[in-house]
Parts: sequence; C-alpha cells; structure tokens
Amino acid sequence: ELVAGALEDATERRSVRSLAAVEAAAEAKAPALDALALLAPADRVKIIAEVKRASPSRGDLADIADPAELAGLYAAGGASAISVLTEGRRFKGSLADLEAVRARVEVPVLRKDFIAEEYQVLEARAAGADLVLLIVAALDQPTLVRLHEFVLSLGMTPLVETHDAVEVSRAVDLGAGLIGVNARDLSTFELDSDLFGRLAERIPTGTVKIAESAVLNAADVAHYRAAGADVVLVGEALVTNGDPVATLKEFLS
Ligand code: IGP
Repeated sequence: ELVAGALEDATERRSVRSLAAVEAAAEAKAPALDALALLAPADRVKIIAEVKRASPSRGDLADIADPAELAGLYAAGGASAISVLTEGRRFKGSLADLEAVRARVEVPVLRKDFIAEEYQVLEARAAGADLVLLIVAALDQPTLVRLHEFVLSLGMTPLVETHDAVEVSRAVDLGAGLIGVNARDLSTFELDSDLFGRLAERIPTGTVKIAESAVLNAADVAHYRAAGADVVLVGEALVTNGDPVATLKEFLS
C-alpha cells in the first residue's frame, strides 16, 4: 500500500543520502515560516493550492513541466500556502518539486506524502518545507505523537489529517494546531464531501480547520466554508484548469 511504498522509497534514498547528511542539510536551512499563524482563521476562507500531477484514484491529472511556475501562479491567485505531493509512485511527485516550489514562492509549503519516520520529516525540512502532513489512519498513536513532536521540534507545523470521528479525537489528543478532514478515504478512494461538515464540530475552537479534497468549483468552497472550514485544500480542480489564477480568484471571491 501507499505507506509501505513511500517507506521503501525513503529507505532507498537513505542509502544514497545518510540520516546525518539530511540532518545537516535541514539544520543549514532558513527557519520554517510560521504556517500556523499564516493559516489562522480569518474573515475569509483561505486556500492551500496543491501541485498534483497524478493520483491513484484519478490517474494522470496534468503534465506539470514546471511546478515552480504553477506554484507562482497559485501565489499570484491568492493561495495562502502551497501543497506539493512528493510521493513518486502513484502521485508522480518528488522532493525536487518541493525544493523548486520553495525557491519560487513566499508562502508556506507543505510536504504532502505518506510520512512514517523521522528521516522523511528531515528530508521535508532540508527541502525547505514549512508544513508536513501526518495522516492519522497511517500511524499508530505513539508514532503519531512522536512524529508530531519531531515536526514541531524542527520549527515546522504538522497538518494532521483525519477521516473519521476516532481519528479526529486522536488528532485533538495530540494538541494539533491544524486538523484536516480528507473527504477521500485513502483505502477505498471514495469521496464524501459532507464528511467535513459532520466532523467539524468535534474540532475544538482555536484549531485551524482544514477541508481537504472534493472541491471542483466555487460552490464547493462555499459549502466547506459554511460548514466551518478556515482553510480549503484544492488539488485536481486547479491543476486541470488552464487558468489557475482565475480559478483561485473565483474560489476566493
Ligand atoms: C487534494 P483534490 O480532490 O482537490 O485533488 O484533493 C488533496 O486533498 C488530496 O490530494 C489529498 C491527499 C492526501 C493526497 C488529501 N490528503 C493524502 C495524498 C495523500
């Protein structure tokens, strides 16, 4: 499955670039941006725009020759942060994509991947990531607690992704500052665009509430906003639309 593949790939990278080397690279990096503050609840909904070439459920989405250029358009369109898929096998992303995006934009950048060990978190920081996705369904609670602490210890912000009420309570127990609800079930790939609305009330006030997936148009953004989303994370609709700046402006209007 997805996590096992991502871990195998990380193990392979580690044989080329040691833990110590990645630690040193992470250490040498300019500090991460304060994504928690930049994504804080506001009068208007905020958008995290995703650089996404492909997905297991949808196959190839877009031929993104220059992820940095796309991220630049996202920022110009008003995105508050950029998500970069770095998983290679099914999403066709890479850490090089993230590094290129980081070099281009001034907003926070999220490493979107199946993170299960510290090495991957260090890689994220070494590539310049400000945020790291932690998927509750993919981690037992002690590992989740450990990785959450580790992300924070590097000055980055964890985005804790959930898909049911039990996972939300596990995220709340962590003291997570950012909690996402993914409308897509990562084991069946089914979408449930009302899931965020059902789970939002379980997320404490003061936590940044993020609705992930299933946004195809401005009405979907409004639907999530009405259900209490502070931030909406959008991938497919932006990469498949020829004019991401116009699309984002519409989503934010
Ligand atoms: C974006 P969409 O439906 O707008 O393309 O979804 C994002 O939510 C989705 O890519 C995602 C994801 C993930 C991908 C959410 N959580 C975890 C991989 C791993």
